[in-house]
Amino acid sequence: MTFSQVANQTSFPFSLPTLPYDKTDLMPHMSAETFEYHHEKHHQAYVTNLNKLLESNASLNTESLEKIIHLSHNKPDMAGIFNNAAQVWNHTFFWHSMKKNGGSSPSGKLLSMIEKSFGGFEQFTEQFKQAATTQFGSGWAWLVQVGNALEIIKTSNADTPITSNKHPLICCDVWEHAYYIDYRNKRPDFVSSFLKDLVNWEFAESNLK
Ligand code: MN3
Repeated sequence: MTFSQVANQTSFPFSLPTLPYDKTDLMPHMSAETFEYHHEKHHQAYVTNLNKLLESNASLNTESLEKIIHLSHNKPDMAGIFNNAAQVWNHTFFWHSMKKNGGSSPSGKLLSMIEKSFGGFEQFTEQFKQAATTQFGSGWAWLVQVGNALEIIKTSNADTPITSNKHPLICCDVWEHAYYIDYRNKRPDFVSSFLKDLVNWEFAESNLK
């Protein structure tokens, strides 16, 4: 399933999106065991919980995943729906933000936008690491497009830039469950490996508006 199919699927009940690669493909930077927990248990739990909450919400369960996120955002009585729907979306986006033999550096239009927005690719890397390692507690680090410029932002818990005017290009999950099996408590090592070995710059470029 492509990322766009996942984001726009309306087929309630939702199912766990398949990974865009095999769970052994990102080794040794991300282990199969991490995918067995992070994808097959954590991501699955968000899908299962979302489906349970939508069973009794006929006004939302005919909508796409993205529409559900927008309609439940900032509504205290729908916090559970928002949290689970956004986590389903964020995780799928995260899987697509990585690839086998990823990392290296972007090229073309994306590289020139990075250079213009951050002063250079090195500076981008440092700022992304800084954001990802200083997100307190659970959350996400993102490279986003705002008009013709790029920004690095971090969000807490399930929060996602798609509820704002910031258009995501890639994200990195910095919840502990994302790195604890492979990196234990060393979030900075995980973030460095995400940038050096895993990030999928073609996916990022394909998301440019
Ligand atoms: Mn996660």
